Amino acid sequence: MSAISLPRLPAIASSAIAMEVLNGLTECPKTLSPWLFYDQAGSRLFEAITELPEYYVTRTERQILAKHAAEIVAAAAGGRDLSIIELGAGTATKTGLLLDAAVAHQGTVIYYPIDVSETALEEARTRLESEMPEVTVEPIVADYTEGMRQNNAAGIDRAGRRLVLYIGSSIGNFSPADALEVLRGVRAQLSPGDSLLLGTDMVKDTEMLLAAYDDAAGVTAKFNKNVLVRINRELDANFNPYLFRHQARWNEQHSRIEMHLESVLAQKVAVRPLDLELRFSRGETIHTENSYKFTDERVLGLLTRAGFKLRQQWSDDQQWFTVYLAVAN
Ligand code: AVJ
Repeated sequence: MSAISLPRLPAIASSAIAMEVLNGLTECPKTLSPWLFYDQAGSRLFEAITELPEYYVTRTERQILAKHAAEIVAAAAGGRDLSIIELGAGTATKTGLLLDAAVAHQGTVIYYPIDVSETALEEARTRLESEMPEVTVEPIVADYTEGMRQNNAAGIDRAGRRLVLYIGSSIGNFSPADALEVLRGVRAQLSPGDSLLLGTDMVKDTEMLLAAYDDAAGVTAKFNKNVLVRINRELDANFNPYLFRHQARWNEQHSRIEMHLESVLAQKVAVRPLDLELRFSRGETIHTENSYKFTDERVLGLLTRAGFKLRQQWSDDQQWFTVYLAVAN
């Protein structure tokens, strides 16, 4: 047992984060995937974002769910027992509203949160099971596709119906083509009559959108820059977060908010374990996230092409956010 650091290097160099950095930061324009935001610090920052005055998304959807949860559950259950699956559940703070409604509907409910973060799932399980003894939480640590496959293969709830929650406009991180693939993947693991509850953020006033992704307190800026901090820590890189500026842009053509990190000067950044030297010109950006904003037409097109039929939809008075209940054909 000589060099302790040696065996670590190949492990680092082949990790998912190394692949992202190798692929995303050596291409032009430079990009990074949004999943990189969600380490422990980033997940906490996202929770803080959901409470910002400018970030209307979470509270608007919560209001819609609070108002219509009973109706949603009844429509999805169709007179049978319902089990609830959630994609990208995180700590599942909005789900309680629907679980409450399911308990009122049928007495008990099994809840399968799917998430890649085991710690988030354990937190959700502990909190939900202590607050709601009628709810059995069966966490699935996996990505959406694999998680849905596992849930389906287990086949426990065949007598009843399944409701898949895909809320929070998380689908907005995907390009239209990838979003369609995700929904088709979900549909493939469902039986006719099972349903999907999809929450999407709608196109609206540009100033309002930009403010939601560039808040006055700078929380979103910190969330965005946290990817650099994470890459420094996990890949021993030497990004100086102060030399990058947070930027939110509205891309009208693609109907999406983009987040970028703009290099404020010409600089070089080293990622030593990957033997990488990255050059940035002044004003060059790393594109870190797309957050697509939807119209009814777009969502209905997606649902239809993925093999679902719209059953009912709910919106807030301002039409900022919409929740769609769609049934698998
Ligand atoms: C979790 C993808 C829905 O796009 O609004 C919030 C992430 N990024 N502020 C979103 C996010 C910046 C969020 N989603």
